[in-house]
This record gives sequence, C-alpha cells and structure tokens, in this order.
Amino acid sequence: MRVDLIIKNIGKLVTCKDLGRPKIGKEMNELEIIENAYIAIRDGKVIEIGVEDGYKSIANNYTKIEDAKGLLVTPGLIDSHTHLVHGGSRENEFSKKLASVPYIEILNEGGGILSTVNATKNATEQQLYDKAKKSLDRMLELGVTTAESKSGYGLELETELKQLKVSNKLGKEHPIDLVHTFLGAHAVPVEYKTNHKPFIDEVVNKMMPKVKELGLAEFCDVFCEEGVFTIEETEYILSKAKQMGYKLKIHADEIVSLGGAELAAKLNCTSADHLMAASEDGLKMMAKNNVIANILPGTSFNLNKAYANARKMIDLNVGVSLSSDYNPGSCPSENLQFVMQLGCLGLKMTPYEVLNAVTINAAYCIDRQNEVGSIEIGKKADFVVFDAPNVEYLMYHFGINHVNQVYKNGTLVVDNKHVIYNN
Ligand code: IZC
Ligand code: ZN
Repeated sequence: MRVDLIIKNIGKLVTCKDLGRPKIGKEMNELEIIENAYIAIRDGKVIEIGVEDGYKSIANNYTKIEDAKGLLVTPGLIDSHTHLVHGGSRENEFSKKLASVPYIEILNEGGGILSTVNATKNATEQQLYDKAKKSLDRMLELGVTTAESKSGYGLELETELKQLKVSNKLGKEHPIDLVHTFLGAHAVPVEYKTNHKPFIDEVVNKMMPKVKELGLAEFCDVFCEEGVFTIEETEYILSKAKQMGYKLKIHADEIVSLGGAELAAKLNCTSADHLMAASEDGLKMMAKNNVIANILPGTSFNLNKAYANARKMIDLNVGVSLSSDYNPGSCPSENLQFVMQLGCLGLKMTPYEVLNAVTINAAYCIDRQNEVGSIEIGKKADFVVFDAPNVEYLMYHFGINHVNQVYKNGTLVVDNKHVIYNN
C-alpha cells in the first residue's frame, strides 16, 4: 500500500466525526478524541487513523513521516459566511459607529455597503484579487482551510461578475477551498430607494441567470432586513433562485425580527445566518426543516449588539454553525479563532460545541460535508496542529493565534504560523 504522509505522535486527535447529518442538541457537545494517534494520507486524502506506533506497519521508504509533538490536531476550520472579495475599507465610518450611529442609518445615508459598492466598482480585478488573497492568507494562518465567499458589492451585473470571477479564481489558486454565493440583493442602490421592483427584476431576470450560466455561484443569498429587502421581496428572489437551481441562504433576523427564520424554513434554505432577533417559532421551524443556524458573533461584538440565543437553538435541536462574517462594515476581521472564543464568551456555547460548529456543522452549512469538516477515511486531509494541550485551551486563552501548522489536501501550507505554499 502506498502511503504519502504520516502525521505521528498526535497528543489528541479530535475527529469531529460526521454522523451523516448536522450535529444537534447534546451531540453538539460530543467529540471523538483519540490519544497518541496518527493519520495516514494518500493523494491528499485520509486513508487510515490509528494509535501509537501502528503506522510502522504501513509506512515504507517513500512515506514522509511528520511528528505532531504531542499536540492537538483538529479538522481544518471552515468559515461558512464571508464577504471576502471587496474594494476598500470603512474605517472612515468608525467614529460614527463608536458614537452609536446605527449600522442601517449609515447605509441609508449612502454609506456602509453602498460605499464598499463604489470602492469595488472602482477596483480592478487584480486589485480585488490581491486584497482578498491577503485575507485568505491570514485565514489560512488562523487554521481555516475552506470558506464561503459572497458577492454583493456590485448591485449591477458587471461588478457582481467581476467579484465572482475573482472569487472563483482564488478558489482555484489559493489553498483555501471556496464556495461561492451570489448576493446581488445585498442593498438597494440609491436610485431604486423608493421603488425596489425594477432593481429586484434586474437581480432576478438579468444577474441570476447569467451567474448561473457561467457557473460562478452555487448559493443565492439575500440581506433580509428592515430598510433593506422585505420578507416578501426575499421570498420572491429566493423562490426564483431555487427554480434556477441555486441552493439558498438568508441574512435573517439580524437586527429586527422580520420572520427570516420562518422564511428560511419555508424555503428549505441550507442556512439562515445571524438570527440575533429570530423568534422561537422560527427556530422551531428551522429545526424541523433541517436549516442550519449560522451564527456570527464577531458581528454582535463589533456592532455592540446582543448575541444570538445559541443556547435556545441548541435546546431546540437546531444545528448550529459559527462563522466570521468577515466584511469591511460589521466585522472587519478574518479571525475565526476569535469568533470561536466569542462562541464561548458571548454565546455561552461550550468549547466542544464551538469546535463542532466551525468544522462538521460548518461543512453542512455550505454543503461540503462529503469532503471536509471531519478527519475521517476518504475525506480531504485538511487539518490543523494547534500549540494547545486540549480543545478548551483554544477558547480559554483568547486573542492569540494557536496554530502551529496547517495541512490542506495533505500538504503543509502553514508552518510556524506562516504560509509556506508556493504561489
Ligand atoms: O459590508 O456591511 N451585514 N452585509 C450585511 C454586511 C453586513 C456587509 C457590509
Ligand atoms: Zn453577511
């Protein structure tokens, strides 16, 4: 048997084992942890997991053997909600934000998302690529090996396509695998403020078919919020998207309780994201229809808002995932480890729940559960060696990067905390 690589001497191997569906309820607080483990890899995939020196019987002269030095190994982390590709930044709005001017008010004055739309329109493809690549390198150094990436800073065909092309190119060229989402209904351009209909028609009749035809996005998402898109508008856009073959997501009940959770259940969305203001009925409907609750506590932290009620979601058997929401407005940080720490400190989730939420449940959130999210035979050899003695330590010792090494498809891409892949 040919074995390309063996990682031996893993102090604690946390597999985040796939149950064949998202983890819910008490399952979220369960982790399989194998002590003194090794992983064997061939062609970028895991082919064997064992303990102690069992690897000696499968290693041969061609097998590379690496030593994890007794440290903690987890699946590569998955960031299942990002606004990765965009021009510019919004620190010019920071003082307003600190003076408690609401996020939606800044947007309605033509700032916020609309200012990033301008910066994205004015940026070349190369500029967008270089900026997003820098963010991806940071994510990789923090242990992320798969991420979702949304458009939504064009609000017209040409710029939406530009963003999605950059995203797709990065997905092919960067070690982090990307899953692409069309978010044409991210804000209403100023000229359509009093009449959304012609803009929605552009999104549905012009942008969605073209993006689909070019194969640039597999999910469609809408920012459903008071002052942005209503429940009825969101339902219309996403129903059309479903007919065109998109899988669905909603920015739901972030600031105002509009019934986004209920709509996500009705449309069988893969996930509903944010949910700080979601109703209990909506959450129950999500549980029934297997919609993942994708919580973004970095945004609550940054906007100084209440955290989503993760404990209730877990009690109601909703599958919970966590992600960064990395974007230039409400969460200008790529740091998923900080989000994990907020998962404990802000959402009151346990460290085990948090780890399941950024691995296997995050994989379900972007429909990649067959490839990633757990360390198991047949899945991609994506994993992180943390300079930590156990899972709890990752969330307890906050504000620093615990990563030592990152492996993507069985290749070492981060060593000593820095990217080392060739590009
Ligand atoms: O650029 O503000 N919430 N969309 C919805 C965002 C945040 C991104 C942004
Ligand atoms: Zn978002």
